[in-house]
Amino acid sequence: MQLLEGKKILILGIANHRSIAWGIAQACINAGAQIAVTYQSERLKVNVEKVTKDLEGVTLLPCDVSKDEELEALFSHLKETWGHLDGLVHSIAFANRDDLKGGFTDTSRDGFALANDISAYSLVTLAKHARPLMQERGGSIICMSYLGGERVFKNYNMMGVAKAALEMSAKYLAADLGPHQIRVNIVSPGPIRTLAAAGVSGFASILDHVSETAPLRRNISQEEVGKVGVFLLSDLSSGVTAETIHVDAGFHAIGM
Ligand code: 1JT
Repeated sequence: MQLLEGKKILILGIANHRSIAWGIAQACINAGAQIAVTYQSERLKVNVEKVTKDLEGVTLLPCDVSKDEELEALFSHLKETWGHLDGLVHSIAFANRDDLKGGFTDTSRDGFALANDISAYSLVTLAKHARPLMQERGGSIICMSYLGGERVFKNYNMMGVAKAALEMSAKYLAADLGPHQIRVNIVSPGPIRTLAAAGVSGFASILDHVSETAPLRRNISQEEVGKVGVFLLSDLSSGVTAETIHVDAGFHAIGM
């Protein structure tokens, strides 16, 4: 019996073959899950089609998390086709480029609201939509954070504040939904070369710093995040909720 045999899992946040969400999607499929994946825009739809084209039984659905009507349509589709949901993977973040460099003090009101809306509030509204589809059998929700949501990192700025909001939202959701046996956990990967990271100047030196100082003396891969995702989505973690798992080669434990 595979770890996620027959489980129905919704995955949001695949932009291309480098996405963390794609690493989790592959691991879920290899563990026997049935998955539905969303794309944010027509522009990204082609990429998501490309990476999923050789896989059987993957459902592709549109969802821009800033649009309530798209969330409604997504979950009414899942209710009709699947009837219930076992897992949800949130791997979505956004901040304006200007809010990921320079001084945090310069963050605009609009930039602050936008980053929090897309990166943190989306988890809250997704959990609300998922609850009726999960509460009869229980379920597992996971979201992706970064150590910059716990500690200050140069340039991470607005995303750090949004990740702090995301992590605390996950814990309040875990408390709310726990009585329905719906678990909510946080995965906090180390830096990975993804589309989001591509525009970050100096990202290579962030990767180098981790590989020089983390206990495992290397960076981590999408596949390694995928394996932890499978654990948290599976019955192996049935007693774990409101937890943060760092998949960062141990970097978070190091001081000086
Ligand atoms: C976003 C972006 C969310 C980049 C992200 C992210 N979460 C992690 N990264 C990579 C990263 C970036 C910086 C960093 C460490 C990791 C870009 C688009 C918006 C969402 O600095 C220490 C700046």
